[in-house]
Order: sequence, then C-alpha cells, then structure tokens
Amino acid sequence: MGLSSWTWTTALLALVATSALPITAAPTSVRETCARPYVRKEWRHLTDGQRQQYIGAVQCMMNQPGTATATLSIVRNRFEDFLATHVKQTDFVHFVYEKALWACGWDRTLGQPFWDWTLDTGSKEAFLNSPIFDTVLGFGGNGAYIPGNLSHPELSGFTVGPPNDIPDRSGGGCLIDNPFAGLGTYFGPQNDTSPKDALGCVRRDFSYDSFRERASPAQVEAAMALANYGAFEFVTDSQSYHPAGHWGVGGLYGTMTDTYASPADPVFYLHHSNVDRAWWSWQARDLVGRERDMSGPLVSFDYTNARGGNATLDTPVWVGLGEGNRVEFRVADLMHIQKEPLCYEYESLY
Ligand SMILES: *[C@@H]1O[C@H](CO)[C@@H](O)[C@H](O)[C@H]1NC(C)=O
Ligand SMILES: *[C@@H]1O[C@H](CO)[C@@H](O)[C@H](O)[C@H]1NC(C)=O
Ligand SMILES: *[C@@H]1O[C@H](CO)[C@@H](O)[C@H](O)[C@H]1NC(C)=O
Ligand SMILES: [Cu+2]
Repeated sequence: MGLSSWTWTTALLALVATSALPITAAPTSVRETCARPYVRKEWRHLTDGQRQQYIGAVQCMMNQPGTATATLSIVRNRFEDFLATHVKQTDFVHFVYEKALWACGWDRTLGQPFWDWTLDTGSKEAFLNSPIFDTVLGFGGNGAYIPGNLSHPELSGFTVGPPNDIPDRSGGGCLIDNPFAGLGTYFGPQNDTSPKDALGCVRRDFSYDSFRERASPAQVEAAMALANYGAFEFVTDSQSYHPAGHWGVGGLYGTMTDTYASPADPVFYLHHSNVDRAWWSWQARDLVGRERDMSGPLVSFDYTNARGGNATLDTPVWVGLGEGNRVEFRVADLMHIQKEPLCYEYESLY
C-alpha cells in the first residue's frame, strides 16, 4: 500500500533519508531513568476542562508565529512548524510537539493524548459519535459528502489517498465543525509546498468500514502476538491500525489520508500517539528483548530493500526544527519511553 513516511515508526526510519544533513548539536546523552514521566491519556479519560485546555493549546499554537517560516514561507504558525517538519520528512514530531503544547498552556504532567481506536469500532454510530469528533470537546466531525472515486474528474487534485479506492467513504468536504471549522493550510496536496493564491482546506472523508476492518480489538491483539519487530512494523504500519486511523478519517479526499500533509488535521497527533502506544504495548510484553529489536526498511515502505537496507539500533535520528534546534540521537536512545530523553508513560496499554 502506498503509505509513506507519516508513520511514527517508519518516520523514525525515514529520518535516515536526511542523514546527509549537518549535525548541529552534540549527541544527547541518555540516562537510564527519568524521574517524573508525563502521562499520555485516552482523550475520553481527560476531564472536560483538560479537553478544553488541550484544544485551547492547539488553537494557541495556530496563533503563534512559526519558527520554520524563515525556511519555508508557506508556514503560517507554530502548529504548521510540525506539518512542515513532517512534509520535509524530518519528523519524530511527537515529543517536540508536546513541548510546544506545554508552551501553550497544556498541563505539564500530561503528554499528547491518544485515540484508542478500538473503543470506536463497535458500530458506525459509535464511530460517528466518538468523543474524538465532538464539536465542543473534540475535533469536529465529517466533511460534507462529495461524490466520486479515485478517477473523479473534478477532484483529481484532491486524490491524496491510497492507490486503492475507498468505497465506504462518506464525506470529502472541508472541516465544518467547531472547534476547528474552516481550518486551512497552504500545504499539500502531498509534498507540494509551493506558495498558492488561496488556502486549501483540511478535509474529512469518514470511512467507517475501512477503519473497523483494520483497527478492531482483534486486529490489535493479532499485532500484539507478532514475534519480532520486523513483522510487527510491516503489519501495523502498512496493513492494520496505522492505515485505519488515516483512512478512517481521511477516506479518499481527506487530509488524514495525505501521505505528507496529514498533520494539518489535529486528529493526526492523537492517532499517532496511539500508534506509539501500541508499539510500546508490544515492547512491554517482552521488554528485555524488544527494547533492542529494531528492523524495517530505511526508505519508507521499501520492504524488499530495493532502495536501502534496514534500520538498526545505530541508525541516526535527527529531532527538531531548523538548524539551531536540531539534536541527534541513535535509534537505540529512543527505544524505551521511560528513559531519557523520552520520559513518558501511557495510562494503560494493550
Ligand atoms: C469510479 O466511478 C465510476 C462511475 O461509477 C466507475 O465507472 C469507475 O470504474 C470508478 N473508478 C474507480 C477507480 O473505482
Ligand atoms: C515530491 O515527491 C516526489 C516523489 O513522490 C518527488 O519526485 C518530488 O521531488 C518531491 N517534491 C518536493 C518538492 O520535494
Ligand atoms: C530487513 O528486515 C526484514 C524484516 O525483519 C528482513 O526480513 C530482511 O531480511 C531484512 N533485510 C536486510 C537487508 O537485512
Ligand atoms: Cu501515520
């Protein structure tokens, strides 16, 4: 499937593509423990006040100047710094993103909330009524229905989706609900970062069947039973729950399905927090071995290793935006979420 470097784990690997970049900060040392890990919680386990605070922090980021604007003129604000980073494939956005949320008022004892998809795979109604898509204490719902498929003549410019059709798609229009109604961006489609006359909009194209088939409790449990990281990365990043979150929200024309520009939709960060959580859940079931189990293609979705080899624990990873902020790690430094430099935990695991 034609997913690409948006995946957290694969993003980590895709970073290697940027290894020609100069190192501008000394490698950061890794301590064995962290004193006070911050907690990533499921969205619906936050209090109403915390949900308001998180949404307010994201809105605050959208109103702050971006640091990446100097290098990429279409960056409009701090929120889009992370979109720019993702589009330029130097991501590993999550724990840097958390720092930006804290700077905008998010509770410092809390990390990036996650979306446990399995809670919303019971029925289409459950999905549509998920607290994730609430119009007050969530991220709003579907876009208006736009008929069409991959070959839609007028919307070909928006065919940001996978190579396959998504026949269960039900939206496709711009995000119309609060609290992010009318959210726009100059980014996309895909890796197009050219200046444009008008803002594009963040689109939603809910596709419940595509979501449920890939993110059901049975799918997640099947992933947890995989024996090694090579198998786990392939199945989860390219087949099961990772595409589920993107295609379930993004369908064919929605931003979440856009390989590059998906972080323009704030839901991206809750989805990827749960992708991380599933990886840690898998590691925690056999931590001694799995803290050191790394594999997967260096070039995203290059599972035949036609374009490069596999990642190893020594593969370098750059984190951060802009020349002055970049720090270097090795993959080995980032394998345990409760050791520095990461230092976070999940309220519950699979
Ligand atoms: C798109 O829809 C048209 C009209 O229903 C159909 O003829 C065509 O085969 C469809 N294309 C794809 C790629 O599904
Ligand atoms: C966008 O990606 C395509 C490959 O999918 C590549 O050929 C092109 O150079 C990229 N454009 C930019 C601006 O990075
Ligand atoms: C890359 O990893 C996969 C999955 O672990 C493995 O099957 C394959 O042999 C590896 N390729 C190389 C070149 O090491
Ligand atoms: Cu992704």
